[in-house]
Amino acid sequence: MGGVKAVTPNCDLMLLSPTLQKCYTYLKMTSRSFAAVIQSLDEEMRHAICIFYLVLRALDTVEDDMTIPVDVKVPMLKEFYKNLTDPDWRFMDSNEKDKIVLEDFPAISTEFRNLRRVYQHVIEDICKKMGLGMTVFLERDVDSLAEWDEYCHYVAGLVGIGLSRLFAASELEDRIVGQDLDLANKMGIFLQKTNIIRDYLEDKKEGREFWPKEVWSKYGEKLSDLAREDKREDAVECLNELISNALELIPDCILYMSRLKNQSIFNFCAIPQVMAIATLERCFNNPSVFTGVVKIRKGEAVKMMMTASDLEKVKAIMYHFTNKIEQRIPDGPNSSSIRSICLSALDQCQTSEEFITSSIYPPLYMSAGMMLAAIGYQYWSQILGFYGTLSESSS
Ligand code: D61
Ligand code: MG
Repeated sequence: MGGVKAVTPNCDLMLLSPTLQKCYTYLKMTSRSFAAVIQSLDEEMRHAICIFYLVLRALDTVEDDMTIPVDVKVPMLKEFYKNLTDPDWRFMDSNEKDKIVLEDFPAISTEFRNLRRVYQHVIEDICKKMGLGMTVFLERDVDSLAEWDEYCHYVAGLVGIGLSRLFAASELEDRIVGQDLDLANKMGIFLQKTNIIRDYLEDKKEGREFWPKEVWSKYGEKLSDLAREDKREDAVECLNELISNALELIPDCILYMSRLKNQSIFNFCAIPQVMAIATLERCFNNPSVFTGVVKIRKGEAVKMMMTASDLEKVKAIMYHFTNKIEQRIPDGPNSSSIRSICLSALDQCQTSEEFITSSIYPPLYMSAGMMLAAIGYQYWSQILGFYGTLSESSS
């Protein structure tokens, strides 16, 4: 898979129907991380995946809305897929930030019905399964690690499965991509576990708990205890254990990406993955997860978006950040298990490529420095030239 192809949206929105234009506007309004990579997909996939995103974002906006009572929310989630074939259905009582995709759902369902039947079938099927899965954990906590995998399957693994079936149905990717759904599931779970680990404090503030009890109960009486100053050391050990659990998925994610042939689909799948491993590295052994929001540096994110265009480069990025984690494993009861997970991930990321993080700032300083040197040289050569002539004249 060759050549660096920057991720630039390549669709002129003005050429689209008014409802499709609205859909791309809603995509940009509701997704910081997926809008650009979706808009840079090849034509055949772009609209289908844009609509797939908006339909599931609408469903998730119902799930996330803590002001909707459970007895109203459960049937809404279970029946949500039926709204795709009801031109008038909309929901005006959400208080969520992304409520526009519910209030103007008719625009989204119109474009859904304009898609090829095979794409409609996949989107409807995933929407039905995700709605049902979300109701399971409305009334049940995430206790075991198996239940953590189950929840992340419902809200993200199913996205990976749906996307892989769309890729195969478009024939831009081989059928194996749409058949080996265990790998597709793990691609989604890796992204969701990263989000859940990073968003501990944000979720706690909204009364949401997604960390598995099987792990946090080893470090505190209640999950919220981990935010207490006096529990910081235990909290960071719990954090490191969850991150190592997510790192176990790297070998299968690499295998999934190794099968992709279409450049725009590769970029679309690889960029969220490398952003996730960089985020896990920032969170690893980092007490700030319990006091604020941990983010990767803009410069680094841009560099990864520009670099993650073939498998060897993606392996190099995965290797770079997993290696940084392995180097920072603190001594403790989990250190050997965390180390062995890192080493097996590093094993799958072996490549001749190398990824060097230097945020864009050093080059900036460099160029500023060089600029100054050039001006300095200019200035001094003028001075010396002048003295030279003096000396010459004096000579
Ligand atoms: C390749 C393989 C698997 C992939 C993939 C590419 C791209 C995306 C995903 C899997 C799913 C990523 C999920 C991680 C982000 N988590 C969320 O957005 C949570 O909501 C999950 C339920 C709605 C899923 C929405 C979605 C996201 C990305 C898509 C997509 C659908 C459809 C197509 C393409 C990309 C999270 O929501 C955060 C929020 O509310 O802002 C939550 O509520 O837990
Ligand atoms: Mg949600």
